[in-house]
Amino acid sequence: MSAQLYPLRNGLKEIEEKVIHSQRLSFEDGVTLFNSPELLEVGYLANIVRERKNGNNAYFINNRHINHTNICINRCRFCAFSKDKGEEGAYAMTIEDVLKSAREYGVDLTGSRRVSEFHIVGGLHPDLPFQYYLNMVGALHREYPDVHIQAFTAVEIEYLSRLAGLSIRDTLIEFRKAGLGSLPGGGAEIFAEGVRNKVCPEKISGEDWLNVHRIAHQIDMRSNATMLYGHIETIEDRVDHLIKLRGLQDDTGGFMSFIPLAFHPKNTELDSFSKTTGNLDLRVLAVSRLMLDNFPHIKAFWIMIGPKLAQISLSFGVDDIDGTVVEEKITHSAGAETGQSLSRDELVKMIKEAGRVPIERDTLYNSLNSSL
Ligand code: V47
Ligand code: SF4
Repeated sequence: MSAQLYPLRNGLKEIEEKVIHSQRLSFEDGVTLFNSPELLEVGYLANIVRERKNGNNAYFINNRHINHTNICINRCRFCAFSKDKGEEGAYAMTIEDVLKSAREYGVDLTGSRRVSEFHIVGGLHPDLPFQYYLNMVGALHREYPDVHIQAFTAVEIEYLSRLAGLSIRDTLIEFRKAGLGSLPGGGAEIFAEGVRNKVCPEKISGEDWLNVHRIAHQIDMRSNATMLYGHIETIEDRVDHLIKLRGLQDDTGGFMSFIPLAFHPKNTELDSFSKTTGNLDLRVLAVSRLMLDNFPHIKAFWIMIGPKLAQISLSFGVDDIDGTVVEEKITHSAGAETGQSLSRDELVKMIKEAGRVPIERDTLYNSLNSSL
């Protein structure tokens, strides 16, 4: 096949052959793509896969993030959101606070449309009982039976299972009975042990993170995956992370989307680091699209990379720009300069202007309205 548009340079020709013939890329290919000076060529290759998998569609969701507590016993070095109990600014919402917050934002900024997802993550609180989490999910589910609840990272699930004295499987089943729909992708950070021990020594291992998702998939619960980049990780660590996710997806097929998270250093223990660059943000998205050949979707979280770059990323492998969000605390504690919310109309405009077809989706990527 000779569908070549660019005269590809610097070792990318062989990768192009593989991409065109839908062959799996190797660890070395991943490293080559990260090292290539030709960002546009890497983007062009990612776009081939993006359009093969998702055509011209670009997804977004009308959602609401809720962070029920910032009190966390882990205190990861890259996290500006977490606090110790009793520290100034530490909070834990009651179930009523969570419901109030959901009620306030149960409609989008145009006032017309309910959110289709609550995205709930928080710290590992030292004293809140297991029942608090079950009650929170249950109360939201009773009040909003049609809204998908995507809640608790694998790190939280593992912690809550110990709190409850239940296996991971039984913990997930209990939450599903209460109304949990799927798991978000947070907490993955970087799987490589050396880096993980330095940036989040208290966190469960990469293997344990993958195991929670494996068990979720085994009981038919879908989930997402993330990777925190732009701190002390090497290119090899990133490629290793992607290949580990690809391996689990080969086994289970339970991941929906992959979301690279750009490290924001402000107010963290790693605040001497610079913010990520546009080149790196686009490259991580594009290489992820190329390496994760078995993931249906690659999502750019506009909150982290800004709406302008998120729009451009729609030509660099990305087919999803997440959502309305409404209020975001984790990245904004760490110096994010983006707004906290985009309206549905703004998301639609961004996508159309990029020459893509906007599809409002629910959490599981069912189309809610394809005629925007
Ligand atoms: O687990 C913490 C990361 C994650 C910082 O599943 C930071 O659809 C950047 O996982 N700079 C939570 N990142 C957010 C998350 C997420 C976001 C959007 C969509 C989905 C999804 C998941 O944020 C944490 C951690 O990896 N994080 N601190 C920081 N300073
Ligand atoms: Fe706690 Fe999550 Fe922040 Fe780590 S990233 S300190 S686990 S809230």
